[in-house]
Order: sequence, then C-alpha cells, then structure tokens
Amino acid sequence: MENSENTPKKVMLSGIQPSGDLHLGNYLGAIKNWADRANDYDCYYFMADMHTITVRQNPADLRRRTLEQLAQYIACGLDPERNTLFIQSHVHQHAELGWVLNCYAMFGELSRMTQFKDKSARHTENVNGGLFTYPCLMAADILLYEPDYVPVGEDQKQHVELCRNIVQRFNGIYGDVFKMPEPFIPKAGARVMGLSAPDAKMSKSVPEGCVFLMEPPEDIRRKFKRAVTDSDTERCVRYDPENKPGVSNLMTIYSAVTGRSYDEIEAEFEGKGYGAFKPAVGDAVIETLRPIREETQRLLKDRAYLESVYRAGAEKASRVAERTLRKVYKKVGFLAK
Ligand code: ATP
Ligand code: LTN
Repeated sequence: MENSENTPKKVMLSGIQPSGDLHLGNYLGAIKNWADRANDYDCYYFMADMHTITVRQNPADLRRRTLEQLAQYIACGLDPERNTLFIQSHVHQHAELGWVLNCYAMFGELSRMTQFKDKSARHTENVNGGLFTYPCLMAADILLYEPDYVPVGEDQKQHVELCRNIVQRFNGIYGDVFKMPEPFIPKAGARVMGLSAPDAKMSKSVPEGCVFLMEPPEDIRRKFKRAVTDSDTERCVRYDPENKPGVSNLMTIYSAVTGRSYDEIEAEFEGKGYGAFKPAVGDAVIETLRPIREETQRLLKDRAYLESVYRAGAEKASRVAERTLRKVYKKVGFLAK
C-alpha cells in the first residue's frame, strides 16, 4: 500500500488470543494504540485462535469469543477498510512457517520465556509441546507480514526479542530473508496493574481486579470504588509507583483515558484524597468504554457483515503470507511444486 507521497507505508502487525474477554489492559496496552495508527501504517491485526489451544478451550466458547473479539476490534476503532483484520487459523501459512521456525529456535531460549514458566506452573496437568514452542508460532505470525513494528504490551516484549533472535540466526544462514521487527510499546498503559492487587498486571485470570470491555457500568464503578490504594498516611494523589503502586496505577489509567499528564492529575485532585479520585477514574473509564460496548453489541447482531470482514481479511493476509512462505521454502531447500 502506498501513501500520498508514493513511498511504501510502514507495516504494523499484532494479535490477541481470544482465550477470554478483552479487558482494559488489552485495550490500553494494545488495541488503543493500534487504532490510532491506521492512517500512517499498513496494519494487520488478527485473533490468535491457534495460540489459545496451548491451554484447553471449550470449542463453542472459543468460536464465540473469536467472533466477539473481531466485533470489539472494529468497535475500538479498527476500521476494516483501513486495517486487515483476520483470524489466524484461516491463514494456513502461519502453521507452516511456525513449523520451519521451530527448527531455528533453541530449547534453552524457549525455556527462558516467562509466559511459558507462568502458564506451565498454572496448568501443571497440561504442559504440552505447543505451550513450549508457542513463541515460534508467534514469530511466524510476525515474520510472514514483514512488519516494521509489533505493538504489544510490556509482557510480550520477550517474545518479540526471541523473534528477533530467530531472524538473526536464519538470516545469518540464508541471507536477508526476514525483515527485523521492532516491539512498539506504549508509554501510558504498557502495563496496567490489577485493581485488587496492584503488584500484578491486570489479567482476566483475576476477574475481581480486571475491568472487561463489555462489563456493565455499575460493575465497573464498583470495581474502581474497591480498588486497592495504598496504606500510606498521606493519602494524596501523587505519582510514585514505588511507594504508591495502587494510586499510581489508577493515575496511569486516568491519564491513558483522558490524555491528562500526571502533573495535571495531581493538580486536579490536590487536597481531595482517594475518596474523590477513585470514582472519577471509574467514571472516565465508563465513558471511554460505553461507545465500544454499544458498538460491539450492534455489530454482533450483523453476523453477515462480520463474516465478510474476516473473509476479506484472510484473503488479503494469505496473499502476503504466501509470498514470504514461498521465499522461505526455497531458501531452506524444499523442492518447488
Ligand atoms: P492473561 O489474562 O491470561 O494474562 P492477557 O489478558 O494478558 O492474558 P494476552 O492475549 O496475553 O491477554 O494480551 C493481549 C495484548 O494485551 C498483548 O499485547 C499484551 O501485552 C496486552 N496486555 C495484556 N494485559 C495487559 C496489561 N495488564 N497491561 C497492558 N497491556 C496488557
Ligand atoms: N503472544 C501474544 C499474542 C500474539 C501476538 C502474535 C502478538 C500471538 N501472535 C504476534 C503480537 C504479534 C499474547 O499472548 N498476548
């Protein structure tokens, strides 16, 4: 795709697993930043459904959540006319390149992935091979589209670094095959912490501290009112992640949804204390999420439209992915069909 000056646009790509309902961490850490960039980049965003089966899924729920996630992407501002939106399992080249890259990632480096360590500790009954080699599939997701940037939250940086190691190793053997991708991590919202325990990231596995995009306003209000703040005596709104992690997290959220700086927020709540601050953050989040929730509900009633979006997306993605896959197959020595 070309912009008005006829120079090729830079490419962005990212994905989220439809393994649970999307939450504020996903929105602020990832999707919001994607939506802001459709004018300047050629963008690919997908539902990483193949990644989800590294942990057991209920098949009917997975199907439902995949479609809901697509509706939410669109409702968050990803216009399908300007972004390629697709479902990973619809583009078979991901699995094929994933296999090749398995053979260029080392056991030692895969063993160091924190997500693997976390998930294998949480699902001790199902520490399967896919969970271990998952970053190779993620590297394939990325490299097929030759992106310049991969916008993700902080927790995914390690996987993008592994992808970069694979590129270096592969290109070192075969020449300039893959383009080197860069992680793209937002300044505000890169790591939204849980409301009930601000020492861990907001995650769907701790629902009481997690605000879901589709959650009713009353529930969101209640979660913010109950948000854990800090036990220091000063009780003023001041950004100090070290000593006041709870309040600082709320400030990050407030800053990300209102665009105000930390100084402006401190001034706004000077002398007011946590009692006024917590509901104000809740209200700002409710107003940010309201149009997203309503638009998602509207889109989910129009299944034919959603199908047309993911079909067109897969077709476009496949064309690009196939080019890269052919190049790789040739380089490693597979005989052409
Ligand atoms: P889990 O809840 O199981 O940890 P998740 O909610 O983190 O999963 P992912 O699919 O791993 O969901 O994340 C999707 C995207 O959202 C990634 O780019 C990730 O970095 C980002 N993200 C997830 N949680 C947060 C968070 N708390 N703060 C900022 N970004 C986040
Ligand atoms: N691993 C990511 C989801 C994901 C992804 C990707 C992100 C799969 N493939 C490619 C960016 C690029 C996660 O678990 N959040």
